[in-house]
Amino acid sequence: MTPTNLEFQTAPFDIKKIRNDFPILVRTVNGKSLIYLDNGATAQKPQAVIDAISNYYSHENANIHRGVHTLSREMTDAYEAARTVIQKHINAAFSHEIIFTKGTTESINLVAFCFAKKNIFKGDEIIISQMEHHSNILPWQQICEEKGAVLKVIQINEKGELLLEEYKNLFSSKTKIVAITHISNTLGTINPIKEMIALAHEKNIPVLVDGAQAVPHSKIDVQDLDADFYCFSAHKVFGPTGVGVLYGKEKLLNALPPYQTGGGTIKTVTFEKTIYEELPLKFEAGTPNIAGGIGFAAALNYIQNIGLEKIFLQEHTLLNYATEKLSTIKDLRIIGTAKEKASVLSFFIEGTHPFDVGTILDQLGIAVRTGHHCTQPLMQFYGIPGTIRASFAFYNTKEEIDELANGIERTIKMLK
Ligand code: 7TS
Repeated sequence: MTPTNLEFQTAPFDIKKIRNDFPILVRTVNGKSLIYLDNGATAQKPQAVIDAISNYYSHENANIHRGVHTLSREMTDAYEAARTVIQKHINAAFSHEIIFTKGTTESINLVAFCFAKKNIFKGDEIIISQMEHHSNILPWQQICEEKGAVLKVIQINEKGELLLEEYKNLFSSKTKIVAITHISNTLGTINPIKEMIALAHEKNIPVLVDGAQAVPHSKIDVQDLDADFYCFSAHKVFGPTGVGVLYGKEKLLNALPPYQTGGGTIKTVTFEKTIYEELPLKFEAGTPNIAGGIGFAAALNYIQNIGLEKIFLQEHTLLNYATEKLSTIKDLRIIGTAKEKASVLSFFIEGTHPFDVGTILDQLGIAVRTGHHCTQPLMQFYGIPGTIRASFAFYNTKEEIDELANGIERTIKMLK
């Protein structure tokens, strides 16, 4: 599948060249050219990221923060340089506000459990929303069960937009924290989090933002948003799996107790008492995913070189094109029609099951995600078992969307 000349002219960069950076995009699946439209689950990796990881294991491997030998010192510097790349990417004030984790899920768990230990008690309230990924529901639900606290849920309208008036009314003297997604992985809705954070701050309530789906698509400035905690994963930003970030304001992170304890987190240990390290090491127990951190920074450097504005532009062109195209298909219902959307297109075809549609599309080489996308409360809201979700990255093309539309038409004929 190569893009048309028209595409070369309209895209804000040379798509053919960009696609050549991603070795997986030339493979075939079930005898067909791969059309990868499951970027919301995980994005593909450019050669620059693969090379950075391979180079680490081939030529650089050593443990960090503990050796005087050259390799260890070099890799400590490289890992800390990666932290700085991430800090700059989201405009955090200090690199020690960037805590390496396994990913978004672990980042949210870290905040939930450490924050709750000192701040949440019986009868307290936690505000989340109807469109949260399970990773931003379950930790808070667990806290509620353990502490006797209460989950308050911001409802949505049919389009999949948060009801902001209702959000304002959810605050009470018992509210302790707000945890909301920046962009919905299922609906694509971009939430007005800057405004939502400002509203919470009027009441002195901290806000955690689940940025897993936002960092891949847009420029994030945590200071401009005034986010207290911001979580994301490398693998959705064209980096490796198994590594992610918790950003937290210095003052708030300092106030949290350690999450996991062990090697790397301490200044001194005696059997009587342990003095913990300063940020960020206080939260980074054990040998970290060193190759992951280095690959993560390579991924961010890669997308910065392309330009985040250009990425945003190209993905929006794809989203608009796909929305127009799929809207003409009979019996296809788009789930998530918010005014502000990222390049995620979920749909349901009346009279079919999403798994059947996904299986037939796979036979055509088209990778989409089907199911509840770890957002079962959203499926309950829409009264459907799941959706078919196409999520686009900047390396996708209009031709691939044409193939998707053709595939859906064929699938409907087969299933109905
Ligand atoms: N939050 C959001 C909004 C997500 O989309 C995801 C993953 C997570 C949290 C969890 O991220 P992890 O890296 O810790 O697993 N979302 C998806 C998805 O939409 N399809 O597969 C994973």
